[in-house]
Amino acid sequence: MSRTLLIIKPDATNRNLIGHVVNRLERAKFKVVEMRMVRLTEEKARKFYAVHEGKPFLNDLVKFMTSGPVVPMVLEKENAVTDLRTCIGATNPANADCGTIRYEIALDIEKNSVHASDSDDNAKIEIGFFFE
Ligand code: 3AN
Repeated sequence: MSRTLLIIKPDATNRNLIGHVVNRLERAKFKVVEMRMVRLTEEKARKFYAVHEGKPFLNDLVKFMTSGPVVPMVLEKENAVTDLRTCIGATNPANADCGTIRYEIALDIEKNSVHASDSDDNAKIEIGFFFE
């Protein structure tokens, strides 16, 4: 078993899709082992996306991620990181495979409804960012 972090982003919490996303994840055999609802401060959002420092979309991304509540959760499954990336689909929903969460509910490349860790190392770091 391994663990990864998923965040339901403000575009999805605003559209009342928290339950929908959790249901999709549970049906895909992920176990929710931690979950909370938080409002990110600008400082925390910048720290979370530090890897994107200097990118042209960072300011808008931080504005979006602090625009409403987000729901980070720790998910457990075999091959959790890669399976979750498969489940959520490509960053840009226009390129997301049919049947993925982003294909179904994401609005655009910024308001793409969910975040998922992209490696086991980042999963550890990102889980530590929201949970002890
Ligand atoms: P992913 O979330 O699929 O791992 P990353 O880590 O490359 O994608 O990007 C983090 C977030 O930054 C994305 N979820 C998206 O909201 C935003 N983002 C990435 N690339 C762009 C872009 N070209 N324009 C606007 N927003 C972007």
